[in-house]
Amino acid sequence: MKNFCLLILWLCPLLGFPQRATSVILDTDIGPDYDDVGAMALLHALEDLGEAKILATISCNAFETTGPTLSVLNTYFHRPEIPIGIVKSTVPNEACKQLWAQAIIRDYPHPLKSNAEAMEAVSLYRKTLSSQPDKSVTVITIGFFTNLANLLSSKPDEFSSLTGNELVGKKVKQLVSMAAGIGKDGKSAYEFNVVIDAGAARKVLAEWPTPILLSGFEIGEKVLTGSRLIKNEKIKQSPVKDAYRVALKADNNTVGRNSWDQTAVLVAIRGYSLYFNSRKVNFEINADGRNVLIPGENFAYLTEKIPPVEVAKVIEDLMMHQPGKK
Ligand SMILES: [Ca+2]
Repeated sequence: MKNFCLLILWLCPLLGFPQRATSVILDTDIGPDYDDVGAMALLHALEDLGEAKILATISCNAFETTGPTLSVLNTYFHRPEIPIGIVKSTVPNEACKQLWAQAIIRDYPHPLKSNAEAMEAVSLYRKTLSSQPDKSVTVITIGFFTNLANLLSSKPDEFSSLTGNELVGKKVKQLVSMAAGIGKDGKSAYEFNVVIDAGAARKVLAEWPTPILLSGFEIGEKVLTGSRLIKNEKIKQSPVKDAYRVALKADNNTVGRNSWDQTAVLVAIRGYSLYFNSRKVNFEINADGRNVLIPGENFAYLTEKIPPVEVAKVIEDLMMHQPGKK
């Protein structure tokens, strides 16, 4: 009987029947880079395709544009009601230097006008997780581990009588993170998402009670997207296109931006086996944020399978998805 059920699950997508959508909390630093915009577009496209269900969008970056930016993108994709959470500490605070976030906030509607209007990140995690079936939520981080470290340390509250660690263990299916790297020496790297809050990264990688899948720096580095998007004249009035147009111009970039964050979203929803292989690794995180491979098999870590240009095609096609008319 078990084999029969597995067969049906396997056949569903082939027969055109939808599989159950993956429930997701997305945690992003959306601001210092714009692959987060691509990742948000990808996630909304996958929800429109019936593959994902976005439960909450949460910023680990206190910079003033992050909440309104999430509101712009959720609203553009006709989901203004998705809850938005923001880290309420003063750090991390990483600015949007190419000014793409300021541009889309100026030009597009966003019911959430400032970070001060958003819920505190850990409270939103606890509220969201406690309302979901056991082992059902995929957490995707495409920024720093600040919120997740605070979540693990959180105490029982009005949403749940469980500690943060217990709540995550009960409700979360897996954590998928764009984080860490193998580096040119084949064993260590300084990777932005880890370096910015190394203490949080160390705590989460040591204590998180579910399987962890990592898309490391060298995976998304080779996957370039955005130049086809900004040349697509069928796409009009899109904050996704405008963010990439402004940012690529500011960067003098004509080939496309690396797709670190989109790779994490893609494998979190579709699984990695169509696009990547994986190896088992373990890392320790030094005080200065360097991640170093050490013996052990604690995490699954993506490795290349199909050519990066083919992954880029899949990702950029999804980034060019537009919401239907309302
Ligand atoms: Ca990011």
